[in-house]
Amino acid sequence: MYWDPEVETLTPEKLRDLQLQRLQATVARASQSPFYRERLREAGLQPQDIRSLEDVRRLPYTTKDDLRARGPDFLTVPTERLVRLHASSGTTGQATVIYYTRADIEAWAELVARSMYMTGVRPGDVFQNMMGYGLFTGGLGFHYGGERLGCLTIPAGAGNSRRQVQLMQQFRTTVLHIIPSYALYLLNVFAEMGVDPRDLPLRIAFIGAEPHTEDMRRRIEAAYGLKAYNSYGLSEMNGPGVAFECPEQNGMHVWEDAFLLEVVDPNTLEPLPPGVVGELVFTNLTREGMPLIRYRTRDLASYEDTPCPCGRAMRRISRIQGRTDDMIIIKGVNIFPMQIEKVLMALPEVHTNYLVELSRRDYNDIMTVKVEVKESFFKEDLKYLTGLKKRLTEALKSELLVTPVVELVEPNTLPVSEGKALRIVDRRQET
Ligand code: DLL
Repeated sequence: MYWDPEVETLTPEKLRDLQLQRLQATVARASQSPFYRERLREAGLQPQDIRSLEDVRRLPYTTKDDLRARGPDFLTVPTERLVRLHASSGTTGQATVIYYTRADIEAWAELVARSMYMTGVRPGDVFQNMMGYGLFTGGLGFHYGGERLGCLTIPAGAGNSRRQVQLMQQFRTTVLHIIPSYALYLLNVFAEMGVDPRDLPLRIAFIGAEPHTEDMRRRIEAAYGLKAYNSYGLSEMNGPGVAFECPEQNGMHVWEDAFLLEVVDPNTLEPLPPGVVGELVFTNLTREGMPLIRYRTRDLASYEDTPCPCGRAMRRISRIQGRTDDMIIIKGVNIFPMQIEKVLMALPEVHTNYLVELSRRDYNDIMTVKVEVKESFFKEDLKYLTGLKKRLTEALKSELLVTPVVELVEPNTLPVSEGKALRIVDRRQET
């Protein structure tokens, strides 16, 4: 029932003792990085000032902007000790890069194996990993976890829908890792191929990397004939394997031996009690190469500290309710509106206004970018406009890693708002 019984069955008191010990070690370690050395000095703090878990509140926060601006300054080891990097959202200029030592990769694989084991996956299971392999953490993170647990792991990667179905048939897949919106989309492909997923030996799916509702989960479970478990993580905290549902399917246990959780009011930054939605803030407790202190995730959720029938003392967080910033997630890919703006404004043909509409057709996310084109260019012939549309699509795809539908419109035809510009209209919940 437990992958790591010693840790998973700790009492709340013992868990807190372990957290304090690891928090103290983390702060001491982080203070060796140029970034935190500077921050701790500014705050007038020394690692030995952390005497209780509550003292975490004396430490400074870390944001995505800090990571973007100061990336390598977070490292506590020389490059020779690093064995991998991952990056989230955006191409080179904008991306947040996370570096891992060998020990970090191993600790991460352990957490993912523990998460999978918790839901009932065992050696002998055939695990089809349908997440992108590459800079995104979803693919490799679960790949190493699946192998560590002892599953026959199929590195299927994202996309290639018909092939995914064939792999499931050929290798008798029992466990899936899949983006929830893609799981629903794939049902169309099953139907086209005349295959009923309920006839396959599938029994468990991990769904995560993007927001989804309880209703979506139930639909996936019914259509595939399996149990689907919510899985939460973010690159800044390794990737997947930060919080995970147990068989109770009632909130996600945060692996608190590895991550110190705080839920704060995003405006006042005051700590919030159980059941109240606020911003999740995490501090790494076991990371070697790049420990982060009080990382503000911008994700909104609440926590529960009542005992869980599964016996784990680790607190549970609710589904992610939204974000405090304007990041959107399409097909599991994180996108910031600024990235779209940057691409559009680099083209002389583009007028001042644009609008991004998100919709869903046959469970497939569609991003439509409506762009106003300057009068002088709009007069050009059709060939020119078709070429412009193609260039825009290519440029957006290369920045966002998602292919949008581009629509060129005449200048001053898109709605102009009086206050903060409304650039994104999300209609995905309406369909
Ligand atoms: O999405 C890591 C991951 C991979 C998690 C595979 C689960 C499965 P990033 O690309 O850095 O990392 O994106 C992190 O995605 O801050 C949330 O906003 C969102 N997110 C991740 N999991 C969930 C979830 C991976 N279960 C960002 N529900 C996070 C809602 C999620 N949102």
